[in-house]
Amino acid sequence: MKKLLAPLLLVLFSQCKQKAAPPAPVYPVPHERQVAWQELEFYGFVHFNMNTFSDREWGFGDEKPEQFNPTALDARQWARIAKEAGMKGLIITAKHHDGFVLWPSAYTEHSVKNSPWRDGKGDLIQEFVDACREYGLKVGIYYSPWDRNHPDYGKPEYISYMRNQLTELLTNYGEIFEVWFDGANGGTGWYGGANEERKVDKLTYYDWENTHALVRELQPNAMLFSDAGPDVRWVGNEHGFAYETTWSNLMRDSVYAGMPEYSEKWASGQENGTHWVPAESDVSIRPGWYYHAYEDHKVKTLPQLMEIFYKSIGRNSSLLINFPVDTRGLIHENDEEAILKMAAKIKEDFQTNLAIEAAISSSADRGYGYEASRVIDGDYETYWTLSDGAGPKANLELDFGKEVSFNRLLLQEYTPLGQRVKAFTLEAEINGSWEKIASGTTVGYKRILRFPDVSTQKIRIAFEDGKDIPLISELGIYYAPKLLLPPLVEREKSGKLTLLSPDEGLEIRYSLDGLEPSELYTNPLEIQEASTLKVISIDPKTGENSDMLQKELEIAKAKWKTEDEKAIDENASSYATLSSSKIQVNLGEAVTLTGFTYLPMQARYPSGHITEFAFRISQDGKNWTEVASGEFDNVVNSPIEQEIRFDAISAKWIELEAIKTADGNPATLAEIGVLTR
Ligand code: FUL
Repeated sequence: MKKLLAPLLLVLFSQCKQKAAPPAPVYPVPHERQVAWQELEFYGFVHFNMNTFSDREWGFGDEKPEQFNPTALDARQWARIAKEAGMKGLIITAKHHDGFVLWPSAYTEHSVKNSPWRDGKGDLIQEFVDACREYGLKVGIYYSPWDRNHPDYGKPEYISYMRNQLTELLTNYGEIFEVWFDGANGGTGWYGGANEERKVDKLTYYDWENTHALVRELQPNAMLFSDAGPDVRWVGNEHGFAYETTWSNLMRDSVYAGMPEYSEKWASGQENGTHWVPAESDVSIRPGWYYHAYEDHKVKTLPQLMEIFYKSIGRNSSLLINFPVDTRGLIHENDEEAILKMAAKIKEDFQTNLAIEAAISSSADRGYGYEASRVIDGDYETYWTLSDGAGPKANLELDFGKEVSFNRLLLQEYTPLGQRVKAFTLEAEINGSWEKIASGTTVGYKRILRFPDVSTQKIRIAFEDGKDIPLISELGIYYAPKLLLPPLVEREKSGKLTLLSPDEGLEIRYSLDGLEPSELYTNPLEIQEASTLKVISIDPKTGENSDMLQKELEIAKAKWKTEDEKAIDENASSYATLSSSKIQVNLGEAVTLTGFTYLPMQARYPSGHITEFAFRISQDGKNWTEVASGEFDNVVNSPIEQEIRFDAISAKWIELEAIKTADGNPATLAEIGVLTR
C-alpha cells in the first residue's frame, strides 16, 4: 500500500505545483543558431595558406602556386590538438588576402590544384573537414573578401567570383558552423599583374545583403561573422580581450565591416543595441597569425593565455585562438604544449563548484520552477527569476554550512530571453557583517570574476541594476589553485630588480649568492654587481612551490652612456637603429669583460637584424682593439639573445659594428650587454 501511495502523492503534488509562464523577453534576443553557437564558447583558428610559405602576414597576391608545398601536412594532428585543448570547432583560412585557395576551385588557377602538394590532387578543405568530423569538431570557413591576386578585384565581376567560391565551399563540405568574413582591406596588390592600389567602398562593394543571403540559403545554421555581424561580431582587438561591460546587443545598422572607429565606439556592444550580435575574441597563440620560425620563442605563456581566457569567455564572449600551422603542415610543438597547458589549467580552475553543496535562498522568486536552486542545478535551460514587475534588484544567498575558500565567481544569464543585468556585487559574511568582495557590470552568457582568496561560510550576490528582472541560469563558486610558476624578473638600467608574482597571494623567495632561494621578497632590489639570481613562488596555503628560475644577472647599466639609450634601457621592446652601423657605449668605469650580448629587435615586423659583426673595446673611446668578430647564425629565425665570449680583458668602452644585416637595412638592436663572468 505504502509503495503505491508515494508515487500517487507525487503525481498529485506536482499537479498542484504549476510552473508559471516564463517572463516576457527583453529585446533583442538571440536566434536559435546563436543560442547553439554561444554554447561552443571555445574554438580554434588555423592560419595556413600561401603566407606560411612566403613567410608573410599579408601576401601581395603575386605568389606562385608552386610555393605552396607542406612536407608533412596532417590535418588530423590539428584536430587532435584542438580536441584535447577543449575546443569545439576549427575555422580554416580557405582564402586569405593573397587570394590563394586551399581547395581545387573551378574558378581560379591560383589554387592547391596547381601546387606540388599531393601532386596537385589535394583538397585541403576536404582533409580538414574529414579530420574535424573524426574528432567531433565543428567546421568553420574563413574567407577573405579582399583578394590581392584576382584581376577583377574592385569590379562587379569579382563579386560573382566570390559568390561562386562561397557556393563551392558551402555546398561541397557538409555543415559549416561559422563563416568568417575579414574586415581587412588594404588597397595595394598584384591584381593579375596590374600592381596597383584598388580602393573599394566597404559598405556597398560586397553587396553584403545578398552575399549573406547566399550563405543563409546554403548553410542556414552557419553563424555569419564580421565586424558588423550579422550573427557574431569582432571584439575590436586582436588580443583576445572583451570588455568589463560587454553587451551582446549591438546597434547593428550603424556598423559595417572595416569601418573606422569600430573598436573604440562599437565593439563592446550597447545596452540599447537593436540586434543580438554577440562578441567573439580572436587572438593568435603567437604574435603573428601565420607561422614564422622567428616567433618560435614567442608563443604565449600560460599566464598570458589564462588572462585571455578570463577576459574573453569570462566576459560574455566566445574565444577563438589561432594556430599558425608551420611549413611542415603541423601545429608546432611549442604551440601544442602551450595550448594543452592552458586546457589543463582551465580544468583545474573549474574543478569543483562549491555552490552545489550550499544551501541557497533568494530575496524573492517567481514561484515553482524559478527558485534560487535552479542556478545550481547544472541545467542552463532552467533559471531563477522574479515576478513580472519586480524590477532588477534581488539577492541570492548561499550558506556553505562551513567555512570555504574561493576566488572565482561564475554567473550565467538565461540569454534566450535577452541580456539584462547591468550591475551586481558579491559579498561575504565576515565576522557577522556583509563585506563587498567584488563587483561587475554585465553578465550575459557567462561572466567570471577573479578576486583574492576569500574564506567564509556565507555569501550573497546582489543584483543591483538591470534592464528588467534578472534571469540567472547558473552560478559557480570556485577555488582556482595558484598559478605556481616562477616569478617574472624585470631589471632596469639603474640596476633595480623587480620580481613579479604570476598569481595573487603567492610568496616570492630569492637568493643572490647561488644558494637556495630563502629570502622573502617584499620590495624591488638594487643590484649593481653581477650575481646569480635564484627565485621561486610559493603558495603559503599549501606550502607548494614553483620550479626554480635561475638567472645570471650582469652588472647594472646605471653608469652606461651611448648615443641611443634604447640600446641599453633593459627594455626588450624598444630598439635603436644604428645609423653609422656602429654603436659605442661608455661603461663609466673599467670593467673586466669576458663577452657581450646582443638582443635583436623584437618587434612584430623586425628589420636590420645583425648577421655579421665586429666587437671592439677601448680604454679612452678613441683607440679600439677588436676582440671578437663573426656571425649570428640563426638570428632571423630565432631572434633570441646572442652571447659571444672572448678572453677576459679590461675595458671602459665597447663598440659593436654591424658588418652585415639580414635584409640590408640599417642595423637595429633591442639591447646590448656585457658578460663579466
Ligand atoms: C585580420 C587579418 O588581416 C589577419 O591576417 C588575420 O587573418 C586576422 C584573423 O584578421 O584582420
